[in-house]
Amino acid sequence: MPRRLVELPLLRRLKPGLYVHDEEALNAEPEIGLLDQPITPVDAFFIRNNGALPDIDAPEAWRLTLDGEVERPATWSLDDLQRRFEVVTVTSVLECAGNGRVQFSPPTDGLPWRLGAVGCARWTGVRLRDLLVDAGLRPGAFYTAHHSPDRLIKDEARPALSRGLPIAKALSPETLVAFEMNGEPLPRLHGGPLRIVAPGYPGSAWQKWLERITIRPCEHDGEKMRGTDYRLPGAPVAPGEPIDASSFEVITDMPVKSLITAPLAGFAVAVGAAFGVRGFAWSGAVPVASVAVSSDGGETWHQAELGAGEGDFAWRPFSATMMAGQAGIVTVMARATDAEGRAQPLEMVWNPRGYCNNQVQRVRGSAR
Ligand SMILES: Nc1nc2c(c(=O)[nH]1)N[C@H]1C(S)=C(S)[C@@H](COP(=O)(O)O)O[C@H]1N2
Ligand SMILES: [Mo]
Repeated sequence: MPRRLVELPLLRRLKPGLYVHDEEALNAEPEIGLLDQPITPVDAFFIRNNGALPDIDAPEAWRLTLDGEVERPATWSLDDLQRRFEVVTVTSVLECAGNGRVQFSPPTDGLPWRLGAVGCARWTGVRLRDLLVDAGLRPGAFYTAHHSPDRLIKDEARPALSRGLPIAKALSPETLVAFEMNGEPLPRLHGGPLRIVAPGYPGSAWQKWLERITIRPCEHDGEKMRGTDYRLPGAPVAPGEPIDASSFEVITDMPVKSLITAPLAGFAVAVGAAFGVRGFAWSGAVPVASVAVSSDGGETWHQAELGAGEGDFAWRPFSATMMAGQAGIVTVMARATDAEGRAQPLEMVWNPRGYCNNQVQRVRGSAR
């Protein structure tokens, strides 16, 4: 794999603060302290690749084809997209469905992400909806299928990932074909020149290096859309229990969650002195309603102040002033609840592939 020898130093230069999980496929996440800002800079944003980074021609040479269940199949250059369709910016959280997997016990297959496989960025592009309307959806249009040139490292004949969206999500105005991240041309590590932005969906639905969209009359069954990949069981499965993959459903919504970005693990405070707790809360289709914070390991909870996010799909800042009543270990926790009353669970809800872990985070420090 001569490629990765070039890419790892590149990754370290472009994203110096990231912990690299997997040097072969380039998977890396920031320390939590780097996420202590409303918009995650590109150099602190996690990256997740299921295969090798593809060789990408100059953005000018990139083409996006739309075909399948449409009246008028089309192929566009980046320039065509920018000239022919309205360019919009959506600020949105992007979170890998496997974020927090390292906490699952017993452990599951998959990358042992800590809590950093999430970020919030400004994504600029054109609405996928506008492309679909331009091409004219046929009545049978049911699901999109997204195709990219990246290939599995162990089998170069197979695409690394080919996922899609239910047609309703593809037609929803926040779903984009994006070419900019935080006002810069979309970096190659994040799927440049073109990627899908699907706010509220797991990161796996945010197809990078998008070169073809095929509209299908059935749920897409591309690479990483089958079996238990990015799916959750319809009913809870206990560890070790036999798995019936046919009862698993595609993850189309990320659960309500919060991340404490200050204080960080290992903090020290004085007994009786006030200290600030802050972080961000986000969710999928149902908005965040409130965040409660505890500094005594969950004995007592206080409403945090919840700020506005940058639009409906960004994470929202929360903050609270807390106090350690006695000397010893201090455990800070945050618990977000969505507008339908679903709160983050205090203990994780195990599933066979370790997805969607939104258990309440515990940050331990000490008071003296
Ligand atoms: N073509 C392609 N797109 C992809 C992937 C991939 O491996 N190949 N990984 C997906 C997954 S699982 C996630 S979590 C996000 C991560 O996006 P990022 O690397 O920009 O953070 O990209 C998604 N898009
Ligand atoms: Mo992911």
